[in-house]
Amino acid sequence: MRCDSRRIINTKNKPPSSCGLARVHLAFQLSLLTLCFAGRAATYYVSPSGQDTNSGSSAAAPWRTINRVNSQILSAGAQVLFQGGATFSGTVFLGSPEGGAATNPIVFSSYGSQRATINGGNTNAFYAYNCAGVVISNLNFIGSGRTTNLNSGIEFYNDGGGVARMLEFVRISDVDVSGFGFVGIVIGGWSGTNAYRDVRLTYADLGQVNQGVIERCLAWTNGWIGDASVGIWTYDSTGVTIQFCESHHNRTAGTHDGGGFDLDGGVTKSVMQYNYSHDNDGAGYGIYEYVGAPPWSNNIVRFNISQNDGRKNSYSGVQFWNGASGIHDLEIYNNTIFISPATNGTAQAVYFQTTVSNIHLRNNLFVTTGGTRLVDAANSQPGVLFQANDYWSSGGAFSIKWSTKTYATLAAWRTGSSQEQIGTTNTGLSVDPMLVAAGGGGTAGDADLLGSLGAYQLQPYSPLREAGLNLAALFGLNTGSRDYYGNAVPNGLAQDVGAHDAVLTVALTEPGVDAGYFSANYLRNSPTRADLYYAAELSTDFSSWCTNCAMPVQTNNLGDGTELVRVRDAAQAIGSARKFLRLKVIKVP
Ligand SMILES: [Ca+2]
Repeated sequence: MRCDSRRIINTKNKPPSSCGLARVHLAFQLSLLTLCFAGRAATYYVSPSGQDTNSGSSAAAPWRTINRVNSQILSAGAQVLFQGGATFSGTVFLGSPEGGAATNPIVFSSYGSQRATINGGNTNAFYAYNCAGVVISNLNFIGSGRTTNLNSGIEFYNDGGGVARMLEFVRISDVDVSGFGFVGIVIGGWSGTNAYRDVRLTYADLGQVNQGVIERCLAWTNGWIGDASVGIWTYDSTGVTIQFCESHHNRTAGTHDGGGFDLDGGVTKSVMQYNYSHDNDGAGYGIYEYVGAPPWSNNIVRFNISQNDGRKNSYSGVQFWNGASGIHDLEIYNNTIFISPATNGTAQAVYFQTTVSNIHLRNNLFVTTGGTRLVDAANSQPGVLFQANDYWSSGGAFSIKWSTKTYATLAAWRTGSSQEQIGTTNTGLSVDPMLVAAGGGGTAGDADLLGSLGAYQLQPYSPLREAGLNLAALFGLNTGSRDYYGNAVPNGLAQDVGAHDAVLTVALTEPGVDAGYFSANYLRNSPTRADLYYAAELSTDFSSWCTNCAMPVQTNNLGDGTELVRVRDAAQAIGSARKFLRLKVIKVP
């Protein structure tokens, strides 16, 4: 165990004490190991009226403290039940070799008619180190307050103890977590090879905490037997972030779901970002409100990539379905969705199965092949705004179905739906995004490698570079600190379209003196764009620059997909005076 190597996720405030706790606990466990009959599942009861010398095996002879729980090696299938209505102080600790499995998990819950409360004070209330196969349900977790407790309420952390190890199956449901200064619930690993798969967070109410986090998780090949499984998802939760996860090849044996990621019924104030979903039966990113769910609102889906999701039952890259009180207030921006025809059903990049409201899709890249539909919307969706997205059908027929009509061009859809406009200004593109290798993303298999997914980067001369809207300036959105690949947002002159935010590339090709006039030629391997213009600046000392020296800048669309930019000094060079030229590319706001 290397305590010094842990924690990308909260190095800033995780005290070494919990590492010490891990060591002490493990040492204690190992000393007990020979005394215990491993593998025999049991139910343990904990009550303020109990005694730690009791057997703990019945409500009539309960243990009293969390310390007693921590001193017990819990085998797969064990249940630890705290008396409802009572409060227990300390950190419930679970450490390797403790752990269960999906079919035989270790369960922590309450008994009696109310929930028990675990009071973590100034540290974690629940900490699982290098173990999984755990269910936590029907419990409250409180800390001393977000200004005094610098830890997380429930934390699962896997560093493998120096060995690459994927841990499986975590279920957290019906919990109320509050009073922790870092995060409410965090499930993560030291690296992608030390991560978790098959994680589900449901009915989590996170108060007085920054957020719940599911990150650096890999979920794949789930759902082969049942119906309606999704790789990584949350429902009826608030303040959850799902990030840096890969979810792929999840299946459904029935007609529902089998998707990659999902913000499901009743989710609020939550974010899905920096994820990679691919080759799932269901939607890459599902936006669902199941029948009877509480209101769904105020969520964000950004800087994610989907490749060939919707392999079955006519699912899609991004999908909306409302079966209850509606889907409201969602910002979907800078995602890249690539989708080819499915052999089962009709896939599409974006699919609105039902009417939604106040949903904005901006700066997204939708790429299809083989005539796969770009957008399919039941009803006319007056509560949806598409702005500044690129729709590229890769040589196949362009197809957007909007209510009862089908459109074959972006312009026709714009006219027919009033989408892709800001006021009277047209937005949106239907151009080749010049992705490095669309469809070639493959499987990362390691959360550390998700940033190396070069297939969905924009080539140097992609027309989508600097072609996005400034979402902060125009709409007051906080777009976060980075794109999918870790670049600042905006990177360069402006936000780009899609999950990659890059800079514009202009290459100096011919500096020289032309009839006494200093000149320079620049080549940009992209056609002339009306939204970009150039300003030349002149200096004699490379320090102060004349920005108003009236130097002519001439742009020539060479007609072969390239543009030549020619700058010439306004005055003839005199004698041997040094002169420097530089060229600025400026984007029309
Ligand atoms: Ca940019």
